[in-house]
Amino acid sequence: MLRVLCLLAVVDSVLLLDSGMLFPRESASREVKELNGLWAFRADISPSRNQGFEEAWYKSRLIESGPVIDMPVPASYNDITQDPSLRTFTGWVWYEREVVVPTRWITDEEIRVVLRVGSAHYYSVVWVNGVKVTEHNGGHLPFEAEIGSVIRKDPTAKCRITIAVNNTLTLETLPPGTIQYMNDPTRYPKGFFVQNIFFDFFNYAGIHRSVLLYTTPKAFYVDDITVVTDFSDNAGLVNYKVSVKGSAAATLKLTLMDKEGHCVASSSGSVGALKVADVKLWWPYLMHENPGYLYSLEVHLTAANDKSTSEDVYLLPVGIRTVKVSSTQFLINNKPFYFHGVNKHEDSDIRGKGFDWPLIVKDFNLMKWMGANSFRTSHYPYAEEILQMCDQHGIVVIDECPGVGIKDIRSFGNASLTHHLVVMDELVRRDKNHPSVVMWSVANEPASEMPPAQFYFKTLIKHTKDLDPTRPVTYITNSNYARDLGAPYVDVVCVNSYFSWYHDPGYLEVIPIQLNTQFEDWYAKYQKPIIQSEYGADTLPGLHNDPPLMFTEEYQQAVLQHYHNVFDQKRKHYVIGELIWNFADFMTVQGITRVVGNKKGVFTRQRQPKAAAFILKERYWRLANETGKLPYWTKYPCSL
Ligand code: BDP
Repeated sequence: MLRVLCLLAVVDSVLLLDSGMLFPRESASREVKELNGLWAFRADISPSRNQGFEEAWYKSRLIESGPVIDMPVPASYNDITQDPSLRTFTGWVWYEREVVVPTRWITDEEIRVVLRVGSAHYYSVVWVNGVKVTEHNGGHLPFEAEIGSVIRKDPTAKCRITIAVNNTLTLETLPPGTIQYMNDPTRYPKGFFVQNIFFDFFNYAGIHRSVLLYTTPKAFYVDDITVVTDFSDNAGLVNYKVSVKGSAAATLKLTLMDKEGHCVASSSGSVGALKVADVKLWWPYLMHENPGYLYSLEVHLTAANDKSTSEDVYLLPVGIRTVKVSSTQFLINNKPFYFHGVNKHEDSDIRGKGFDWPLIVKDFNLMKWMGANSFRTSHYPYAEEILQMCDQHGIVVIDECPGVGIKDIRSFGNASLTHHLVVMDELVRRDKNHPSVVMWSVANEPASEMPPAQFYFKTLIKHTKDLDPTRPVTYITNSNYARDLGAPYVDVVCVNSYFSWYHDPGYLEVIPIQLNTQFEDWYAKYQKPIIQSEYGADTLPGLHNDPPLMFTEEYQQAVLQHYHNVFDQKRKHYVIGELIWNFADFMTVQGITRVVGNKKGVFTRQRQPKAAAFILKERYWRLANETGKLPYWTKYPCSL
């Protein structure tokens, strides 16, 4: 009973957020209309980058204020044209699309029409028919606005959506950056400035995820759902809380269905617990013959006021599992889980960070092929559809916020911290119900030696735990840091190191001793389980040398093997995972250490394997054989 009460307290604390951000799904009461495809586009190349606002480009069709080009949505705009100035553009760009809205959505005043942007990088302002409906600070996370009243003003007009997006990074954005003007006319052209960044991936920009219109009933609707799951013996427990907007007098019915559509539990009321007999737990890939088992929770709302009655239905996939951390282990469903996986980026040719189903399915096939059971969303939240795939396939996720490159002491100030807290709110609100998400990462390699880091991370980690006490919290540190002021507050220590690469380049023999020292030191200090959250070496595919030389395929293989020997000793004790840097090559800014991007992928940017991919494949399947259970279809290797 005590456990049930505690879990309900958890559900309550998560709901301190004031409104939900449920993934738009069609149902008996909800419709979805995708607005992907070609939008009109113009970059504001005026020196101030402010011409669009001065001339109010949102007031009429974009083409009326100047030339436009076709821009696909979703996609980064950077690699779409041959124009070098658009590739590295910093400032406002303008997107516009005219949409035909079903007449019923306009005439029926009982329908709530919502415009949702899956993500746009970085700062966005949105107008509908020239009326500002919302603005949003930050990339990688969704935002939305109710637009019914605006489109009903002139029911005969087309619905014109204008979105201005600004990719400028400042000391107070996440990730942070600075703008530097070069004013010496003998060295730089007039108005020349650069966007400095402190992270190692290209600052792709634009509308990166789907833009949608969706509907719900207007008077009453399901605004948010939070589920927290548990089990004991073979009985599963789904604690839930539903928040409804519009009426206190709503009737809520909840039905939990198994994969075959059979009802396994039902309940009513906005807070409660569903008990599932003979529960099928959600298991990670390669830990169970039947990974990624999902139930479906149907939330059915009926509500009435003196004017109307309405019904709203939302279907939420639910995986029943628990996550715990001890001083030496990471436990999923009370069984030790070893992360053997990858770090990724949302990155590919032409589309940059734009959402792309063929790429996503290919990446999942590659991860499953190589026996990866997990990944980290380095260095920002990935698309919701990717997390849904993880839920279904049992791929475990460390969900990271865009706190990467916090290196300048001014980025530890109040304004930065406040924004970081809001971003964590948005991330937890979006991803809290995914069974695949087992840990939050609040940052990557911040300058955690700087004195303000202590207060910053103490506050940030506490806030994240208040939002979601059911998941461990970490941030990613680097073995270089002699003092790490935030580490006392994390649940799991995640360390990146690049021995024989950035330090002692070319000397593979240092790896065993330096890696051993790294693990021993961190464990002695904090007595917390450790994940090797990054390690690797840049490799040009097709470049060979034996004995191994840096940048060859042989060198990448050798680095991995040296690391693996140490992992094999330590994983018997407190090392609970290894995530290669990186799954695939990815684009970065230009610089003397990058040859058209970071080449530490075990796959090329086009997703072809380098020799190291086979080393990992062999290792990961061996680890799976030792620690988990292979899915039934591995009896038929051809099916891979
Ligand atoms: C790590 C960073 C990662 C970089 C990597 C590298 O976390 O973003 O891409 O180094 O240099 O320290 O390849």
